[in-house]
Amino acid sequence: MHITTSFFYGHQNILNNKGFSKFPMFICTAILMFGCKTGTLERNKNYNKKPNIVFLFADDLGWVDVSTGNTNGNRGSKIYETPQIDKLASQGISFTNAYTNQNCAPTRASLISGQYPTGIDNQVYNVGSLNRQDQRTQGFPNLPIKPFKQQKVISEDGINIFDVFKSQGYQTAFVGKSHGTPHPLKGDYGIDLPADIHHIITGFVQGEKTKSYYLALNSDNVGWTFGSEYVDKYAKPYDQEYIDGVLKPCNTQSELSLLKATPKHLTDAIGDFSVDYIKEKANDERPFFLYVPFHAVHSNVVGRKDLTQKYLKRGLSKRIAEYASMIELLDQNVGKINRALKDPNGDGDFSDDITNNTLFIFYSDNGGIYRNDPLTGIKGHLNEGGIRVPLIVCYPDIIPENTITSQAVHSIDFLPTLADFAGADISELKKKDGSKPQYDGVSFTGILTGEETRLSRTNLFWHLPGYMDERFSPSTVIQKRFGDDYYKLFYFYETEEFTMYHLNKDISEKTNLLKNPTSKNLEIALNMNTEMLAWLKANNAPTGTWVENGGKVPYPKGNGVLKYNN
Ligand SMILES: [Ca+2]
Ligand SMILES: [Ca+2]
Repeated sequence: MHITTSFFYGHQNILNNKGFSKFPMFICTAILMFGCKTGTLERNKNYNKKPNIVFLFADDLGWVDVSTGNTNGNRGSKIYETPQIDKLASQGISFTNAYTNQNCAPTRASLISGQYPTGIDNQVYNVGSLNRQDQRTQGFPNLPIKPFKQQKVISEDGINIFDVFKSQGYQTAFVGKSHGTPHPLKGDYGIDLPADIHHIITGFVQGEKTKSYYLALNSDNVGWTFGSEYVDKYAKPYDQEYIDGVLKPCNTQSELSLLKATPKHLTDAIGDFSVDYIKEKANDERPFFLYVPFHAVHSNVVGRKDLTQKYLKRGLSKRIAEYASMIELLDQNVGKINRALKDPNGDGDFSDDITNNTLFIFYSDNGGIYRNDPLTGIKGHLNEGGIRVPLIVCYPDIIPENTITSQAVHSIDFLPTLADFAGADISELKKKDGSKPQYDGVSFTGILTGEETRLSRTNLFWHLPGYMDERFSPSTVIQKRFGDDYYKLFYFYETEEFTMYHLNKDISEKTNLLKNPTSKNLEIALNMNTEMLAWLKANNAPTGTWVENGGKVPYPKGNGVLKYNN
């Protein structure tokens, strides 16, 4: 399986998945050519200049936490069930090399700003701070580096993804988790409807201040609540009407009667808000951008009762059953929102279908919190397990069905890509002070339409000028594509050591190629080392200071990897 997959990765990056392993290459190529759109977006007769855009963003959903194999090189989960996400994969393009930053805030900040954390309007490197304390770092008694002091939210003065849509007459809405932007949202971020809510719900219940993860509370003051003026109308407990009208069409195999009169799960409420938004805007002349950053499947892991029972009955542990339950609940809401596009007014008649005029995205903000085998690491690590996630994009008649690409993309790339679809020339946009914005990403529109198989951009960077608790120490990472081969070079500031991996052959990052390197590998490492240094300098990337003497922690030497030459 792995050999076949890497063979295809190496030689043909967009394939019709039905032909993935059955046909020789020339037949696959024929399918590819027959199935692809030609011409730019503008030349495509099916392309509406300003499609609606629905961006569904899972929280902490790992690379192998979905049951489709399209997004993970045929490693779909055998435990977790995501039939709706799997269906999306069959209807659009799946990315096997979709990347993020190591955790929530920096990924969301990069997605919205279009900049790496080093970007002038971004500066969000980590959740909370770069002083994250845990087992290794507690109190930072003996650690050598004093971290860079970062920002908690992106600047409102830069151009962000909402500003891009506003510049093209879009209506913009945000429902779900705010991270990397202020919560509650204040300031000018170009968001018309900022329904940013938190999954830790608080309220006074019978006079006591009470906290709940994900489940609505019956507060003394306001009745059933998620603590959000925008979403509270969806906080009523499950009743028969909701079970019959909303949950049954999701084809769930669970016992829905268990839910009757129990508190609403926030994931369902975020889905309900999104469905109503689509219903309201479907006939509007102005297009919409609906950004739905779910809180699921972030800890605390609290599933929905019927689904948790379904997985417990299979003999799974409580922890895994709850996690499976959350994943399937997320999946049901992905399906529910997608279905709302097919029948926005919900009357069972599909003449109001807006699917053909809507770009639909499903993505996650960082790696899974449990296991991500065969990837090493979890959320918080810069190893693949922390930063490689599922990504699917659908747009009927524009994006070929059931296709797979191994082109690496990152959260910084959505701003320029979606700007293409919205018809915005981002080079013309000005920041609030009149200056030109910085864009770190590139558009992958040509990959989506099948017009291109590779981006001309060959490298991606990660930079952590501090501590992600015990999980990761100050470091810079470059990933680079040489032809169809992806290599990854790490630099660790504490020890001034490099490590390098060939991801096509070693997705688990087990074999450090700088241990007794071949001359070819040393050449590759030197090339990446040079680019890493140039990128750090060009972005004036901070590194923190040495605790011992207050001096700036230096960048890696431009030829630092040559010390492994023996
Ligand atoms: Ca996250
Ligand atoms: Ca209808």
